[in-house]
Amino acid sequence: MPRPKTDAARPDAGSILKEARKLLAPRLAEPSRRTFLGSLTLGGVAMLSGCSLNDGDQVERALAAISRFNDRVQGWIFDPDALAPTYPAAMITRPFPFNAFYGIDEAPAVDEAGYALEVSGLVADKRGWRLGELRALPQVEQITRHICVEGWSAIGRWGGVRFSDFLKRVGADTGAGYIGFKCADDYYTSIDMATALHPQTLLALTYDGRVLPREYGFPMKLRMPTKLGYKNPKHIRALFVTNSNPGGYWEDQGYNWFGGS
Ligand SMILES: Nc1nc2c(c(=O)[nH]1)N[C@H]1C(S)=C(S)[C@@H](COP(=O)(O)O)O[C@H]1N2
Ligand SMILES: [Mo]
Repeated sequence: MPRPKTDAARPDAGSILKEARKLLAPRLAEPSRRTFLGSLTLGGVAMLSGCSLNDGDQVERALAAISRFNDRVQGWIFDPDALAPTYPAAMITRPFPFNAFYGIDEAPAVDEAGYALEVSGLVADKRGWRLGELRALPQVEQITRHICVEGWSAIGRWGGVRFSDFLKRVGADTGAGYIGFKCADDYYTSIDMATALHPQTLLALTYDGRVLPREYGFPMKLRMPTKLGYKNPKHIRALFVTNSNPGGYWEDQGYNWFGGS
């Protein structure tokens, strides 16, 4: 029988955090371990586990979820040099789930004819990039797992330009701290330079061998198997290289900024 949702059944914040830290610590690589565990909040526990922490049962479920999350993914998510697992085509999740802060019908329809990716900030070459030009660059493809903090994950196949190649081509200052992204909806996010240069970080132009469909982020998304779903911006219209942390749509509402490594 479920326990009543009383305050008495809710363990205190300190003991929840202590337990969560204990579960997460063994699999986190330094130097991010200390920063991540030190900045872990009750909201973070709820976010990582998808549980609301309103009563004892919820807390237990949250800690169990963190423990599973830890075992399955933290080992590679939190190590900046590690490669995320890749999968055979037979394991692709069909249909691949849609997610955004709005319903699928409201996903923006970007017109290719009028589109050029804006590139600004600490880069040598600030000209815009049309889709045809991006398609003419060397393309790579990968089948990886997308993990959403709302409690689902799915395997998908994305293709496009290795982001580190693109950054080299535009003469980005790779000693800078961050890359910020602005999307055609009101979404925005940002990533650390180490993740931007990671070999599995893709400026994705295709999904499952076809032009990236509207709902999955046409004209392009940044696909990073080393980061949680909300760090992977869809419908990118502009990116910029900067030394001040640009934050993000969910990050500014309390989600962990690193969101992965
Ligand atoms: N532009 C934009 N990008 C976004 C989002 C969004 O709402 N808008 N949601 C994020 C979240 S939380 C997830 S889980 C993934 C979902 O991507 P999918 O629709 O391809 O599954 O997109 C991420 N990128
Ligand atoms: Mo997500």
